[in-house]
Amino acid sequence: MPTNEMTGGEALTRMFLAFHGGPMFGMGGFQLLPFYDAARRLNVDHHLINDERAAVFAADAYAKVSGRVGLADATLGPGATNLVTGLVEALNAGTPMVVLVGDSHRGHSWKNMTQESRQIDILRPACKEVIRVEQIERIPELMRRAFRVATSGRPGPVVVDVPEDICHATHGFAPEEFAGDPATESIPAIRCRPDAAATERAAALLALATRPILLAGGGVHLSQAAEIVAGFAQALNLPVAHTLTGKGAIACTHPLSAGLFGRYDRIANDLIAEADLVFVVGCKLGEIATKRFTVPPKGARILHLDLLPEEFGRTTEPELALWGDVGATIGDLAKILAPQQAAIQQRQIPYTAEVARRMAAWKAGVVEKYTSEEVPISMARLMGELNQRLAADGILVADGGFAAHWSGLLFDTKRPGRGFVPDRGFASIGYGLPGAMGAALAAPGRPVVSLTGDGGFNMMLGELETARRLNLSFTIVVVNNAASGYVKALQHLMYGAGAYHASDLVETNYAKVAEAMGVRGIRVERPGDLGAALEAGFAGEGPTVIDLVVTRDPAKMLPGVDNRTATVKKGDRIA
Ligand SMILES: Cc1ncc(C[n+]2csc(CCOP(=O)(O)OP(=O)(O)O)c2C)c(N)n1
Ligand SMILES: [Mg+2]
Repeated sequence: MPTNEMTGGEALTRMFLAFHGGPMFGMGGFQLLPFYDAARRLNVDHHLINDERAAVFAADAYAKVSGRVGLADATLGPGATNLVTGLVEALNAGTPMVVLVGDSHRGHSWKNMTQESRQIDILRPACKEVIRVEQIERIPELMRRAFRVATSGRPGPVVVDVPEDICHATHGFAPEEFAGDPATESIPAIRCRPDAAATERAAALLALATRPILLAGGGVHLSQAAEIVAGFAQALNLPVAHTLTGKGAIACTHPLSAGLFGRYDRIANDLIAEADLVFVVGCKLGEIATKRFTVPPKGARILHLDLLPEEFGRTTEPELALWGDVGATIGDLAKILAPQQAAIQQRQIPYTAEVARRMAAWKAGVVEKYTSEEVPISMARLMGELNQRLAADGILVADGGFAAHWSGLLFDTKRPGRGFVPDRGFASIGYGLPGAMGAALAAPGRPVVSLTGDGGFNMMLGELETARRLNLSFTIVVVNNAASGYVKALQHLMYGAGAYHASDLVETNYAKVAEAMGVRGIRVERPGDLGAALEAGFAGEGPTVIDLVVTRDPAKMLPGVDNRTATVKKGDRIA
């Protein structure tokens, strides 16, 4: 068998190509130089990032939008440790990712090699699996393993740790060794189903329920099942509420959408309290979704469908647990219920009409907020403009903190699918800019808007250079409140007016900052100018930064409540 002598770095590159890997960001170091050299020679879509954390955030958003495996790389030591925050986002959100990390030369390790650390121990709890490469000839096999683990079961990030001597060594590989498994290029790689008896019982419960509600989490998108869930809801006239990550399980504009539930809600929490069956689908029922474990209320009848059996009963005990893939299981339920479907749909008309009525009443009550002429500009006005102007195939990326809270509650997706991309796995701030980059790369031609706080934007400013270098087209709205606003609003609530500490930022004009970096910048101070700024961003080539001047009054910052009248209960917080 003829073989090609090549470096370990080139073998790694050829495996990324074998899996038709998408864009990859990283920052080099000596250990991975053979990989960088091969990436150049073989024209890999690989680029320098300014902070490895941003590389993983961009890979995360790319994977969330495309369903394909996100890719990133880092050198040993500080490169590796900079990955941690992004890896945990991907781990908690179930994002498929393969991340290449250089490590020290095994001939010298633990002799105070420069930048050496116990990086495997540091990275291990931040990812689904660490695969350490100890033999150059095993690179193809172990890379196949990395893609398999990243895309199977509950997807997640896999770190491939490559010592310097493996990356720089050479070995004769046969060309046919560089084969990927197409099934593991994207999620879900493989689907599984609950046992048939459980599915039958679930169908019977659904058929009998007269006030059921489906609670959709991010697992719907991990299963690529939004169309299936939306079709199922339609067939049974079953209202759907969603978590921040589950937004888009059904179009927010659909009459069966009950909107966000949990910490912030429109009408969903009341519907859940009144429901005779709560069908939880691909949702971990964590703190924010359950309003610190008070939604659904005690005694609710719960049917829980999830891919991860360890999630059953972790926060809320289900009456029946369905262990399986969302799309496959909902498809099976639809088949079982098909003979009764028309009758159920008919029977449920008054209930769904009531849901639509409540949503219409909620909308009528917030029209003024969506169209507010307030100066400084209200965040609700921004949401009104986005709902009007962002096309149905548009994508809204939301940074941690207020950006996700406001948009989770008030932004409307217009079709099923992942049109809303928050980083709720870890809710780190700083996701907005790299997240926009990843989304733009995943969906060329679709409009991408991102919301970030000024604090989150400050963290990632350097990546404007990356976005410009790659000429990525997106609009990023910097919510300029000259503060770590969420923290300041909480201080206002808990300690009173004026009792703020370490939550103010200095006044900054982010449009000028953008321009100084060669990027289009538009400062918007009046609500009437917002529409034109967004349209300019959508039409523009390359990135656009909109510096949106909002209130500096911490009494007016929280989205769901008027916090001048809100009370903080012991052991809880308004978030
Ligand atoms: C990395 C990280 N550090 C701290 C926090 C806690 N935190 C949540 S929201 C917030 C305020 C962020 O300020 P900014 O990005 O300006 O958003 P704003 O709340 O002002 O809209 C902070 C510090 C976090 N989510 N992530
Ligand atoms: Mg801020």
